[in-house]
Amino acid sequence: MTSGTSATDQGRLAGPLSQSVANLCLRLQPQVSPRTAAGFAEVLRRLGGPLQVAVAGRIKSGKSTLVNALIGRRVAPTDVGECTRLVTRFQYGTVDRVEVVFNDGHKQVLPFAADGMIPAELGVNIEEVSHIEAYLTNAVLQGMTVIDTPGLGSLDAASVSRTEELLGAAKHRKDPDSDDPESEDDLDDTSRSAVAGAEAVLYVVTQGVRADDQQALAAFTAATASREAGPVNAIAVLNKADTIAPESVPGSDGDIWKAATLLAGKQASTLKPRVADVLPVIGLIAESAESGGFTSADAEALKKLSTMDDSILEMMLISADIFTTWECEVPSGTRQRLLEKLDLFGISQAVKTIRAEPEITAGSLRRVLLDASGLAAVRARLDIVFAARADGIKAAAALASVTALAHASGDPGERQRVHDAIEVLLAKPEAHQLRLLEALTLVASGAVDMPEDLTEEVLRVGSNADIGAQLGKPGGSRAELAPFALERAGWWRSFASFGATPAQSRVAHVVHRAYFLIWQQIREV
Ligand SMILES: Nc1nc2c(ncn2[C@@H]2O[C@H](COP(=O)(O)OP(=O)(O)OP(=O)(O)O)[C@@H](O)[C@H]2O)c(=O)[nH]1
Ligand SMILES: [Mg+2]
Repeated sequence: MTSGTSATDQGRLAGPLSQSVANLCLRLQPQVSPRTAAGFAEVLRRLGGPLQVAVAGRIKSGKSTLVNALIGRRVAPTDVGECTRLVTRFQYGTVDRVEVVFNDGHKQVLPFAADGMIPAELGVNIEEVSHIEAYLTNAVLQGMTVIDTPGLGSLDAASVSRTEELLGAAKHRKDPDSDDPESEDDLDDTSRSAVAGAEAVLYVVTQGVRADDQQALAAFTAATASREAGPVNAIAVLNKADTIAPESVPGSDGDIWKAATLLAGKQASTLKPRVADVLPVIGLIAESAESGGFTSADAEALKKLSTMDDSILEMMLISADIFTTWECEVPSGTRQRLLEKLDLFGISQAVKTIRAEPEITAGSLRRVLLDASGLAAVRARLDIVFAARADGIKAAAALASVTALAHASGDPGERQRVHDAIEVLLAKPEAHQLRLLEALTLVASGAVDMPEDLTEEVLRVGSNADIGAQLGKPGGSRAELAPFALERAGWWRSFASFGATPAQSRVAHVVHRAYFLIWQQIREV
């Protein structure tokens, strides 16, 4: 996963805008009160870390399962246990380690459970627990910090504020290998909540999206970020696609995946403008295939099942009950295990695959299952957010925090200094991507209607970190790209002036300038 074009010369910062915001913080630090300065230090630490992605959704929608699939390791407890009621932050570390962070700030290292997971029961008074920090060596976490959250279904005012508190209290982002006492900050609550919050959100919905899902998502957004989550930094998945009854979805022709895609499209219009679209996924299969949960013993058992009489197997696969209780050669306990890892749809997909290719290896079967889970599309979408937008998203979050900190200081002089510095920053060329993200939000959410080809072009320019990809000519030479960028800049300028509605025109001006800046950049070098 890349993290911006110039990540290497900017250390771990996501890109040039994050660099400018970091410089701003460093420059202002000596000029503000110690409290604000401590807040800036926290902002700097966040800017230097990977994008913070919260996985949010209703109770039992499969959030933790998806977290495991994304990390590639079964580490978050699913189903039961008190951990499902806590916020858990999964971040990169050089050694695997889990800590319980208490409300008063002290921490306690937790041993992993025998199966390598975070223990479902913590053995401490959960009322006193702020959240859990898990440091893992998994490479995916170098590109993003994943935050597993408690289900939203029960979100009343009290638990909203608890969620806020939990995420806000996530101040202990200290490098696990550093003994630097300076990184133990002493932020007060105001500062802490100003700098807390997810920078991107992965919404998990299931077939039964209810009217209050929208509300729940809004509550989550309010609780976790001072900014609205929009199609630029929010991704939605329709999870448990395998449990959809295709006959309940007109036009699906009895095909589960087609039904899921149709349903996901419908949900996208319900969830607009918060998300651009909804991707169907089968988190359970993704988790089993991606985390080593699916073993060669499982493949063997499936092979045995696939030799059974078709009509009997078909009947067994009608329900979990019949599947586990029917008399057959494969022990009932093994079947139970298969159910837990793949559920009925996954089992029937595996059997189909084996029947078509009886000699298939466990490894290949695992890959077929992974393909069937839809996880690759989710990863691809996350990559777009991270590679192309992390700089803008992180910088916007940091600027919002800096502004909030200055406001909270109560010192008008300080507020003015910060305000002026931000004004200067916003006039710089690298700040244009904030406007581009806004334009992208308007177009992707449907708030500004554009002809389809232009919509695609806006998305392309705003969703790629690489200039060739932005211009739709990946790998193109500068000699080829520069005149093209200039030509498109000119086209969008005339579109802005002639033939566009006022709303389109505002977007067009932003796109024009984006092309112009691209042209300047490749012309200069
Ligand atoms: N069939 C099927 N079951 C799934 C899928 N994803 C998750 N599950 C099951 O749904 C149940 C709940 O999954 P979790 O991952 O614990 O859900 P959660 O949203 O984290 O739950 P809470 O944290 O308690 O809100 C588990 O039994 C999972 O195995 C899926 O794609 N298909
Ligand atoms: Mg959970």
